[in-house]
Amino acid sequence: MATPEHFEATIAAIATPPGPGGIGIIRISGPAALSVLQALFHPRHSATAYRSHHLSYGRVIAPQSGMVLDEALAVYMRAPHTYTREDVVELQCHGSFLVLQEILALILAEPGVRLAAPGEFTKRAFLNGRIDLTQAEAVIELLQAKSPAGAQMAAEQLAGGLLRTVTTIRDHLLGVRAIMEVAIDFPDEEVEIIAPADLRRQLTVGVREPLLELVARAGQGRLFRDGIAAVILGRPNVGKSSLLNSLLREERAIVTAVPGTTRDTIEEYFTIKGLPVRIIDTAGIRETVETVEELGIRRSRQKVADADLVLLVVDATAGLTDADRQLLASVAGKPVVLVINKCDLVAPEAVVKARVASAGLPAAAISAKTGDGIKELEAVIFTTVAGAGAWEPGHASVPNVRHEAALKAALAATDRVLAGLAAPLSPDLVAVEIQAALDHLGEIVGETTTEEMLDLIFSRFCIGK
Ligand SMILES: Nc1nc2c(ncn2[C@@H]2O[C@H](COP(=O)(O)OP(=O)(O)OP(=O)(O)O)[C@@H](O)[C@H]2O)c(=O)[nH]1
Ligand SMILES: [Mg+2]
Repeated sequence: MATPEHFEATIAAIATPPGPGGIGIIRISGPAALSVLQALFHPRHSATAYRSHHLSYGRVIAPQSGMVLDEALAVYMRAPHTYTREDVVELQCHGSFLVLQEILALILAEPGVRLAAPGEFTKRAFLNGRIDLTQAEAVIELLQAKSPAGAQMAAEQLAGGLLRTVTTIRDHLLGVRAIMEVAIDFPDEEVEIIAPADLRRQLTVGVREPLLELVARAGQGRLFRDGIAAVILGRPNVGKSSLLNSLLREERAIVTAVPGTTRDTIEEYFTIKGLPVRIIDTAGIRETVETVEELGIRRSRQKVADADLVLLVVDATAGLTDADRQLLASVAGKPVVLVINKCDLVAPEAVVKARVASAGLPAAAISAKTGDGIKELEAVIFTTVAGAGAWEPGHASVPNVRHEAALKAALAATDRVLAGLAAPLSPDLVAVEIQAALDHLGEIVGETTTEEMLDLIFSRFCIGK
């Protein structure tokens, strides 16, 4: 899998994001890392300079011109106790992107050095066996986490949580395979090594059930990692923009008493108990002859099509009108929460009536104006999308979409093994399916992955990671 190139070239990149910052870091990894540092970096105290894993202070000087480019702190980390398991240098400069680029250009001019591809440092860490593929993916997921829950899941995976879970399942499969191999090698032996029923039980408890649990968790994980898109829909003037502001706890959208205030869609993010929600305010839906409003309404409908959840806002003073019912019918098939707004203006009986009319839909009675009922609405949204079961991220491994596909394939192969043992099929036929299950689990940790799959995974990284 690893081509020699991976190990011959020294790679370098700016590891901090573009734009001015307090400090900016340039990272170098590979056999030439130390010589590059020595060519450019002039330490103040030469006695302790370039000692592995020690920070030293000095100046970065262009080798040709002798021009001082920056004051910096440099750390040289000798292989193998480094991020990539290669020699690594990190140069902490002032955070001027221009200066960083100048220094990077000097580094790239040194022999044997080239610019790192996105994710290449982490890819080397994987290819050099310091981390497995799930941990490499956890690095990206940590960097791109949209919620504290997502970050927690990524940290757990980075610590090897998923790797351990998958390894335990594989060990069970390997145990079963070892037994099957004896049966294949000594077909005429009368001695029964282990009863087929016991073997099936081992597979069920040690492999099938843990796989099922992981697959189930993947769905929950996706929800908390990626979040949901919830679109606020309703007739003009029912209080959609007011609801957006209430949920965000800020005056984000313009609110007026004039129907048709919102023309374009507005998107913002907030979280409910760790669940990231992208909330979209839309133009009120009605028949109109006005072009701008018409376009806004068309956009509203498009947002509904892409959303995971619809918050259908109705006005408690009007009850559930025919127009509301039409809107409801137009979103059939989508999860809907009915939001009965302006409850501060009506008697409690009217609210009860509107709730009854919602006929089984999850509903919340609120006042976007006073903030009453917003907490209840959040709870209703949460249970509608995440289910009633309490979810605690960080306590268990949560597979991503790629893992989920491999887990499902491993599960299907395991089911064929179980069926084969029950039939019973000949041991060598069963062994083929055991191998298939093992290979699918190997894909998860990166033992049986193709180069294309790796490219796809690491292309999601940014440069310098
Ligand atoms: N009393 C009361 N008034 C509300 C409530 N929510 C919204 N309003 C008022 O209703 C009017 C319309 O509110 P908006 O939030 O702009 O309604 P909208 O659905 O976004 O309207 P369009 O963008 O025009 O479709 C404003 O005058 C709000 O102050 C509420 O809970 N109680
Ligand atoms: Mg509005």
